[in-house]
Amino acid sequence: MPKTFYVTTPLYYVNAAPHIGHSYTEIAADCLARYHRLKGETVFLLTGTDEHGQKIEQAAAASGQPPQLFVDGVVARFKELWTLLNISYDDFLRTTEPRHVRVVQACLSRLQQEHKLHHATYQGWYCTPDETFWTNQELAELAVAGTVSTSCPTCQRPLEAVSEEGWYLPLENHRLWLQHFLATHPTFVRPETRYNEIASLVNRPLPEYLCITRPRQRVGWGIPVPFSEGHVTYVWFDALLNYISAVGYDVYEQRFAGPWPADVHFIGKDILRHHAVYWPIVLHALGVSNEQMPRLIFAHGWWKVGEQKMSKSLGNIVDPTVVINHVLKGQPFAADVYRYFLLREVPFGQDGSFSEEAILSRLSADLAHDLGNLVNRTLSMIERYCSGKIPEPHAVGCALDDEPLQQAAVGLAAQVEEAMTRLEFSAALERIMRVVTQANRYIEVVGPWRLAKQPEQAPRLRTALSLLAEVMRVMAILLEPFMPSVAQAMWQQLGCGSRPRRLQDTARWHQLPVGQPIGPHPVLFPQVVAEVSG
Ligand code: ME8
Repeated sequence: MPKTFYVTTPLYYVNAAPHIGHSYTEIAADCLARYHRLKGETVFLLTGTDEHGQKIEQAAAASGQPPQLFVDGVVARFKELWTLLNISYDDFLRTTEPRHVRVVQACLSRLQQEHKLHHATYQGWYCTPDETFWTNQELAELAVAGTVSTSCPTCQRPLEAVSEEGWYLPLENHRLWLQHFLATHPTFVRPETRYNEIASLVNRPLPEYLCITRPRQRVGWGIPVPFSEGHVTYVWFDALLNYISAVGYDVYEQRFAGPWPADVHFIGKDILRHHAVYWPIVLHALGVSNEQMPRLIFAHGWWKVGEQKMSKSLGNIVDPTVVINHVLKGQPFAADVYRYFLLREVPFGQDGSFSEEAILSRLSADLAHDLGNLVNRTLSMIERYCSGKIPEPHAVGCALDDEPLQQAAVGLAAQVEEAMTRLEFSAALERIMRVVTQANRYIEVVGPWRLAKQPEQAPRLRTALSLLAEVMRVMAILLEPFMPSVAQAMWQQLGCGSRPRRLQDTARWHQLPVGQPIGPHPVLFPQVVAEVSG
């Protein structure tokens, strides 16, 4: 049986409501999951929330609520947003769920029983917003002109000096293994620049240990450490294990009941070190073999607002719900416009800049002017000239015009596949939109409205409209991972109802039954389309 394609997102902290950054990772993961389903594969898309730790405890205290009640409220907001964005997750894991807590505690116990943990007191620096520990050695390596900073090297916020007794996982012990693993798995981390970053990190000594516990008197909100009453689990050790706890990892048997290993872990570049260094080391310490390691960690770029970093203090956090309900007000497929913008605007892996102008301009140019116009014109002409039924093609006509468009449409899936294999969502969309533009140009050149005035051109007219309907069919399949509701609407407008859409059908021609009545076809992207000619 072929392996289930297993895709994950990070588990988002629930200290505040979701924003554009969270939605970006989620939409990318959903797009890939949908694409593999379209290919006929079985897919498992895992997402969820990271609910323990000091930062959440502080946020709950600030809101005057007990932590569990507080996180329940924020989790509901994440779930609402995923529904609004049409995220097709198969599982939503919350780190406060017993099924996860059990696995975390079993992993800790096993490591302790196998003497893989050290018990000691450590000194160092803690960044609460990132829930990340920095050793003196790490800060010294990053010192500028001999001055060791006490700001977080990742987020620049002040670090807190800590000296705590706890349990440690040795990192340096696993470094040579990780170095070799990376060398023999050159695509373990993507994009390549991120791989190089990690490879060079493990070429130098790592901090000797990672502290995987926190004293209960300082951080009360965490998974109790089974062998040490005074400690809870470090939130990162707890959270990373979600990728195996959700798919039925049996710690003692070292068996995976579900779709492990993960085919893609989607993350932002901020949590690369946790995923590409700590996570494989945790798995290695647990006895997971090289063959059972995750296959790919993809660290995407960062969304800014204009040129600024998003932050509460600047008050510039982009709320996807506001963009969908207000900036894109009146759009029947606003959530899909938002998905399209995020996936198309920036090559996946690079940083992006959000602005209302940018999203409205994509809506107007790509969606209303190009795609919307193609769909609208094709169906209106089938309505007007072919009594609203898919016309029969004839072997007459000007092959010079028809053939290039047919070939571009039939060959499009292969081009999309090439881009999607490399997770180049923007390139995949760019290729799809190029054929949309080509089809619009075809309409201009062939001029069906001119043919309609000449009765002897009736076969030619029907051939042209049949070709355009077939192009639209291909689009209604290929756009599904990116804009699921728009693609579904296009499918229904073609009169295909609930018939399944399969990727393999895009390489075949004349798949629409001749005579099939088209459905009602309100414009897909109104307002803006009204300004467009054609
Ligand atoms: O780090 N641009 O959770 P988190 C792009 N709980 N992506 C962004 C972004 C931005 N401006 N801001 C956030 C955590 N993200 C941990 C993860 S996983 C076992 C534990 C996205 O709520 C991006 O994917 O801080 C980033 O990695 C993730 O949100 C961090 O979410």
